[in-house]
Amino acid sequence: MGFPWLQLPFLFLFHLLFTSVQLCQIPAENLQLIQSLNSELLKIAGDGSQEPDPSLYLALRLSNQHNLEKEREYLNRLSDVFQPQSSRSSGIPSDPSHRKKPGTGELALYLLALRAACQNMDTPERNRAVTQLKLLLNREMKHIGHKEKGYPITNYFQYSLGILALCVHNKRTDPEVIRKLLSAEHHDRFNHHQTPSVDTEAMAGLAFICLEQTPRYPHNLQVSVSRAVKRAKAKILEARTRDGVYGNIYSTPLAVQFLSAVGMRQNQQEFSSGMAALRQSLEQGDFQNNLIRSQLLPALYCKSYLDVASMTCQTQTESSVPDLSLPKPQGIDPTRNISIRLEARKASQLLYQHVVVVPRGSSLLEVLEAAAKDVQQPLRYETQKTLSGPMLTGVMGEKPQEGERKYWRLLRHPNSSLDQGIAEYIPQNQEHIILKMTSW
Ligand code: B12
Ligand SMILES: *[C@@H]1O[C@H](CO)[C@@H](O)[C@H](O)[C@H]1NC(C)=O
Ligand SMILES: *[C@@H]1O[C@H](CO)[C@@H](O)[C@H](O)[C@H]1NC(C)=O
Repeated sequence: MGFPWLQLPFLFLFHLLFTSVQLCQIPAENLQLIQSLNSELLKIAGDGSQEPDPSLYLALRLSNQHNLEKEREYLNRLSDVFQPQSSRSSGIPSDPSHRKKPGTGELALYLLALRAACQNMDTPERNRAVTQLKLLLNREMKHIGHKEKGYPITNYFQYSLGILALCVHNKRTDPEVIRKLLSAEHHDRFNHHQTPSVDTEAMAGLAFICLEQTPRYPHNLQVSVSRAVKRAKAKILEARTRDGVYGNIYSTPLAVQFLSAVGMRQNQQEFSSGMAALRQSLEQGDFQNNLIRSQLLPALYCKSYLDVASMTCQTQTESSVPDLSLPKPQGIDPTRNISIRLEARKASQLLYQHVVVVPRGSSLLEVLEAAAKDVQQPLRYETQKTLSGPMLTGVMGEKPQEGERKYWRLLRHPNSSLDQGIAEYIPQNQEHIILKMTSW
C-alpha cells in the first residue's frame, strides 16, 4: 500500500467501466436478434444496386460489431455520390449532371457519416460541404421568417439534423438558426397533421444536447438550450403509451436514442420499457423499413447519433457479424385472393373508387399496381424514391404544388392514419383504404 492516493481514481475508473457495461446490458436471447438486424443492414450495404444511404452507414458505425472492410467500401460509395470530385477509383471525371444535389437532411446525414468515419475534414471539398450545409440552414431560417410564422423549406426534422451535424464537427452554427429551432420547440411547432412528431422532438433534442455539451454561444443562448433539453425530455416521456412506445413504434428508435443521450439508463423503467418494446417489435418483424432499421440499430446498443461526436475509430476492431436473418412477414399467398376497397379524395371531391382484388399478403403498393392495371377503371398514381422508400406523390394526376405543404395521406376507413408507407403496409381482406390529399 505504497500509494494509497492512487487507488481512489483506479477504483473510480473501474466502477465507471463496470457500470457502463452493465448499463446497456443486452439479454442473451436478444443478442442474436440484434445481430440479425446488423447482418441485414450489412447485406443492404453490400448490394451495389441500391443507392448508398448515409443513415445506413451511421448505423453500421454505431454498432458494437464491425465488418470494417464493408464499411470502408460503403463510405467510398457514399463519397462518390455526395462528393464525386473526390472519386479516386475510376479516374474518369464525373459528369456534373450526375452529381447529387443533396438537401439539408441528406447533406447533414452525410456529414454525420464522415464524422463517424473519423475522416479528416480539412480538405477543400469537405470544407465546402460544411459551408454548403450552413448555407442551406440559413435559407431554411429565412423561410421560417419572423415570429416563426412560417416553416423551414424542408421540415424541422432536417433542420435539426443540420444543426446536429455542424455541432458534432465542432463547427459554429449561426446563433439565429439555433434560436429559430428553440422557438419552434418552445411553441410546439413540431406537429405533423395536428399530432406532435416525436421523431422531430427527438432529433431537435439530440441537437440541443450536442449544443449543451459544446458550449460556445452567448450565455443566454446556452441557458435556453439547456431548458430546451429538459422540455424535450418531458415531452418525449409524456408521449409514452401503455406499451412503452414513444409516439408510435417507428418514432421509438429516435426517442430511445434521445433518452440515451440525455443520460437515461436501463435501470430506469421508462427507458427499459421503451427498449423492451423495440426488441419485441423487432422480433415480430414489425421493422421492415430500412431507414427505420438504421435509426433502430444504434438505439438497441444504447447509442445515439450524438455518439459520433466522440467516436474514436482506432479502437474499433473487426468482429465478424454472424450471417443471420430477421423474421419476414408471411409474403404473398397466391392461393387466396382478398379484396380491398380503395378510394382517393381531394377535399370533398371523390377522384377514384374501386374494389381491387389481390393475392393475400400484397402490400399497398401492390394494390395500387393492380388497380392501375384494371381495364375499366385504371388508377393513375406516381411515386418518388426517398430514403424511407417509395412515397406516393400523385393520384389521378393530382399532385401537391411545389412548396405547398400538402401530401397524399394514407388512411384506413374511417380515419386512422397508417403508420407505414405503401411499400410496407399489408392490408387485410375487406379493408377500406383512403388516399387523401392533406395539409401537414
Ligand atoms: C417530415 C415527415 C413527413 C412529412 C414529409 C414532407 C416534407 N417535405 O418534409 C409528411 C407529413 C408529408 C410525411 C408523410 C408521411 N409519413 Co412521414 N415522416 C417525416 C419525418 C418526421 C422526417 C422525414 C425526413 O425529413 N427525413 C430526413 C430526410 C433526409 O430523408 P428523406 O428520405 O430525404 O426524407 C423524405 C422522406 O422521408 C419523405 N417521407 C416522409 N415520411 C415518409 C414516409 C414514408 C413511408 C415514405 C416512403 C417517405 C416519407 O419525406 C421526406 C422529405 O421529402 C419522419 C421521421 C423519421 N423517423 O424518419 C416521418 C416518417 C418517415 N413518416 C412516416 C409515415 C408513416 C408517413 C406517412 C405514410 C403517413 C400517412 N399515413 O400518410 C406519410 C407518407 C404517405 C405517402 N404519400 O407515401 C413514418 C414511417 C414509418 C415506417 N414504418 O416507415 C415516420 C418514421 C414517422 C413515424 N414515426 O411514424 N412525413
Ligand atoms: C385471384 O384473382 C385473379 C385476378 O382476378 C385471378 O386471375 C386468379 O385466378 C385468382 N386466384 C384465386 C386463387 O382465386
Ligand atoms: C375518428 O372519427 C371518430 C368518429 O367520427 C372520432 O370520434 C375520432 O376523434 C376521429 N379520430 C381522429 C384521429 O380523427
